[in-house]
Amino acid sequence: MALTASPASAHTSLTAANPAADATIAPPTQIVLTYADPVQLPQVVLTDAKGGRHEAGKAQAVDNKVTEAVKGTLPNGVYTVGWRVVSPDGHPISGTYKFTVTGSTGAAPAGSAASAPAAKAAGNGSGGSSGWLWIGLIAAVVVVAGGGFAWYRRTSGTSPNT
Ligand SMILES: [Cu+2]
Repeated sequence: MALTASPASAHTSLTAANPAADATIAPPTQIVLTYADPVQLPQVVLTDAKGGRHEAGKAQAVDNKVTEAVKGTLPNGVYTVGWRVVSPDGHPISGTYKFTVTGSTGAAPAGSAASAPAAKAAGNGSGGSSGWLWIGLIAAVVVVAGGGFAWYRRTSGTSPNT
């Protein structure tokens, strides 16, 4: 595993999002999150007010941008974006924000569209299909963080006792 040559030692941060936090917009086709530094192992979930999931497929990270496709046309309503990425320094960071969809032409039956995924998620409890993703993410974070710590120990003389 190659550690980046970046001298940055602080974890990265979300610098921009589209849709933006608290925006009121027409239904978006994708979510694009921009960070201050390149990130790895992105995860994005898009949840409606009833807990229904609306992201399509896995999030993709290219350098400092993370893109997640939106499934179908979002009905009007308030949505929550939840994201999690791993910083260049090995630290996982995460956050959530909300945006509102208005003027949706999707005559999408809000009831059936939202209740199916919601029921599925409820049936799976907290485990389910995403459980193994988290296990994989945690394992990767341990590996990356371990490497980062070793690198820190080699390059820093500030705390020889720890
Ligand atoms: Cu950090």
